[in-house]
Amino acid sequence: MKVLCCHPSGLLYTEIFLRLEPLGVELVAAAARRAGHQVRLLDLQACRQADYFQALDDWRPDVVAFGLNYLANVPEVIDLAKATKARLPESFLVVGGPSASFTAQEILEHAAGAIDCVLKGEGEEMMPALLEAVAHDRRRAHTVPGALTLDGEGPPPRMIQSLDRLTPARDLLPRRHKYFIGTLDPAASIEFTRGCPWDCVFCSAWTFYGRSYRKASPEKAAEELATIREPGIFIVDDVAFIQAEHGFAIGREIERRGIRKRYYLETRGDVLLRNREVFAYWRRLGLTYMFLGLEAIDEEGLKLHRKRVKISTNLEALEFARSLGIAVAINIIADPDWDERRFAIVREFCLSIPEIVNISVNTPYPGTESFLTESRQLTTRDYRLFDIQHAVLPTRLPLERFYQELVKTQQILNRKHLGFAALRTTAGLAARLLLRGQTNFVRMLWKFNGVYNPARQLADHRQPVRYQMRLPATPADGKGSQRAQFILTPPAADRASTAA
Ligand code: B12
Ligand code: SF4
Repeated sequence: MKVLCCHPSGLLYTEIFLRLEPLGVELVAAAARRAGHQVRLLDLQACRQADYFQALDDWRPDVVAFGLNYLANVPEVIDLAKATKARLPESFLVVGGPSASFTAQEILEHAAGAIDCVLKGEGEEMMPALLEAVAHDRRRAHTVPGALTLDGEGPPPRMIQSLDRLTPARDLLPRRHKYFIGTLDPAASIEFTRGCPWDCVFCSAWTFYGRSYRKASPEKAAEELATIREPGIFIVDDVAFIQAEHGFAIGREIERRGIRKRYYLETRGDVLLRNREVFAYWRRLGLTYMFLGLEAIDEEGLKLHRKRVKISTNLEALEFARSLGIAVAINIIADPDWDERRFAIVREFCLSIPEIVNISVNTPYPGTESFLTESRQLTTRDYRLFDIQHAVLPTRLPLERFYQELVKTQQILNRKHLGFAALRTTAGLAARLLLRGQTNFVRMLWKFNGVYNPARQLADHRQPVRYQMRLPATPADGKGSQRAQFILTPPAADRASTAA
């Protein structure tokens, strides 16, 4: 069959800093290709919707598979599915990815028949099984593990045993020069491990992967890296180098092959301190950027997020990262309950440290524990506003005032790291990138004011809402319980004992 894999548009608020290749959709595409299907891939972060419709008209795929990692993309994917069905009524439409997995039933209902199936969990094994079912008798699609259709639901999704069996179909992705993160322009992405053993209340890594933790073999990781042309690499692992030995082993394979790249990774303060040597080693290998999810600057905030780390540990980790000479970005979660005084304290903190500070807004996502405990208070159920830049819970300040304070705080980032401030320190690099025809980084430096804008954020709340998110069932409804549901339940032997 002809299978068109598609990733929806980029979310404007993230495009300032980065645009990343859709690794999950590439893996699904690779699995479909290996099963003998003809596969094409289109990423609307880098192409226009017109390109998508052109592909539908010219190629007439039998199956269209959408990746839905981000909740804010739900309305776009539903509308694209409806437009696709109108053009190709015989096509089979499937949607997968974390957000689709956590909202499967409501997505099917919103799409009113335009989406044939939501395939929950990891796509590598289940996508070929689904394609097989669709090729023979599409009414059997719902019998595939992880599948939900309007006809019924298959057995629970299966977790893949090994990360070594499949390599993302990077060769199918057009316009690869569009992907970048900061000065890593262009950048590709790679996955060394999957899953996270912690259980923060605002995150769904542990509910999606059932707290399992799987590793690619060091040989496979380095082999895959060696096939990547881009000089910049975004390591997508939720928490990099939880196990120091794994990080060292990959590093040794990289050295052995003489691979030279510049890397970005995300980790936790306690992991960084526990495994200092591996991060120092990776600094020598080319580690350039590091993202630390600090989330709060006080003990109470860390406890509320169940981050299981102390503020003193986080601050020590920042010191250590600085000593390595790595560019560090940190995240702080703004609570809708913050008042002017609280914002002022955070601003003071942001100014007192040299790091890039990203401020996101506390947002209860389906699949997280916060969604179960906080979603009854939601002030909006418009999927598009669930992008961590909008307040979806009641604000203590009037909403307009909240956005003014938020943007004022985010502006520190602009003053310290974007525009002329950044050009002072990166002029040489910017010139070299422009000479190579890479414009992503330089464009990013000037986008801030167009994107972070309180009036625009407020106006987003006034858009007409066509698709409303469903609230979780409660024990009182007799339909559900207030516990986080795992999408993938790993075999007991797989459960992580890695945090120690
Ligand atoms: C890179 C990344 C980003 C990038 C953007 C990526 C981009 N497209 O440009 C940035 C940093 C901007 C980002 C931002 C955010 N992200 Co993010 N991000 C990731 C990250 C680290 C890697 C994604 C990836 O490539 N994974 C590797 C691939 C292999 O996994 P995958 O994409 O999930 O694909 C697998 C399955 O999902 C499935 N699948 C995927 N697509 C399809 C399609 C079909 C048809 C099928 C059948 C299956 C399928 O099969 C794949 C193979 O097993 C993931 C965490 C992670 N480790 O996955 C979070 C993650 C996707 N992000 C998440 C979230 C919540 C966000 C934010 C809202 C907040 C935040 N935590 O930063 C913002 C949203 C931004 C916004 N404005 O709305 C969540 C999503 C969970 C959810 N319930 O919605 C994740 C899972 C992190 C987490 N643990 O909570 N993110
Ligand atoms: S440590 Fe990071 S990835 Fe793990 S549960 Fe917490 S926020 Fe999610």
